[in-house]
Amino acid sequence: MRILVTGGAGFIGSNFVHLTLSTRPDVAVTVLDAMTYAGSRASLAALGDRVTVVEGDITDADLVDRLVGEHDLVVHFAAESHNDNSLSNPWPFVHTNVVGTYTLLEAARRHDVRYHHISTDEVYGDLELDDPARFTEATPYNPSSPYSSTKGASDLLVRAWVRSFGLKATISNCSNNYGPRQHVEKFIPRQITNVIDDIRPKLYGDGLNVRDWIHVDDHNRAVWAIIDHGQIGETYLIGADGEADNKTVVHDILELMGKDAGDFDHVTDRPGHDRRYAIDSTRLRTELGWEPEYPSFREGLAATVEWYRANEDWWRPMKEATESKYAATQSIVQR
Ligand code: NAD
Ligand code: TDX
Repeated sequence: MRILVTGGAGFIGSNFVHLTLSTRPDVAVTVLDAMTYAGSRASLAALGDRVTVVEGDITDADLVDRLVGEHDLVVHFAAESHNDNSLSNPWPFVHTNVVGTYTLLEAARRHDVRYHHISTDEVYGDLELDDPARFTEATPYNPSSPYSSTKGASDLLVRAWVRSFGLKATISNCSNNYGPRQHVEKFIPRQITNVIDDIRPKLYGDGLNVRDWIHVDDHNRAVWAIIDHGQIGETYLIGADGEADNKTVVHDILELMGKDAGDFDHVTDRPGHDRRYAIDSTRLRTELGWEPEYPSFREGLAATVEWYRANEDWWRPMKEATESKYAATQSIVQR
């Protein structure tokens, strides 16, 4: 089987490539990645000759048409993925997430190639802290940020291509991922690398916003379950019952790294900051038999702390630029 993995030099895509090589001896992978600030060649180093890396843009229609035509399956991870960036400059989000997805869909339609679309729970908007509800496949779309609205738009394009053109596609909407090779702009790696650098972790607003954490390998195993056994045209939510508020996560990181649990700062809140995400993954579990393999968020977090301690060469080159960008918009707030 020949698969085209877009965004395979990013966080989730590169972990998908690693998982695929170690569990699927019959699969050859082509990565298509524009190597933006979020792409890392180091994430794909020394993987052998079952992986080919093509540096290119998913909005390049000729390149995409040729590559899609040479493969049996497209797994589409490539995106502009960071909410904070989407608030300072939305255009790359519209271009990559909407136009890029359109370009892939048209190529998959022309060549009649199976397509799996990676998306996020953020398309559903947010929940109140005390709401017993969780997102399901039937929850209406209600995105808040330029990032989540462009992801929602791309999901709707996929649904339309299935209905109107018979595209053989599936969609998954996953909750917040953590694990190795995540860019240090994101919450968990930012705080771990801050602590390594003796910088106090930074919590947005009151720190009580809740995210539903899943280890990236559990996400990617679910993606394979959908590729193998999912129904064409259907959407599956992926989540591992990992709800935690940001303050608790920062406490856990500080504790795991031998620091005082109160050693953090509150900083300026994110405009439009979603309060809570929570996934009901009953469909994935009952219809496809998927279960998370990580026993708990705490254990996955401890392993992630160890990965960043052991792989400073990987994250060091991106740390300074990331923190100077944050320093321009965020300041410490006393609470
Ligand atoms: P990431 O930012 O780490 O990686 C994105 C990758 O896409 C990078 O390698 C980048 O170079 C590449 N890319 C960006 N624009 C491109 C373009 N125009 N052409 C080709 N390549 C391009 O993102 P991630 O966290 O790994 O997210 C991957 C996917 O998973 C995204 O679709 C995201 O919406 C979705 N998702 C992420 C999470 C999460 O918690 N990180 C949760 C649910 C869903
Ligand atoms: O320094 C920080 N301090 C802080 O309190 C950062 C970077 C974030 N936060 C908060 C904001 C969120 O409540 O932590 C939470 C997580 O923030 P992010 O890592 O930026 O993730 P989020 O905005 O929840 O979106 C992530 O999950 C869904 C991914 O970036 C998306 O790509 C995915 O779709």
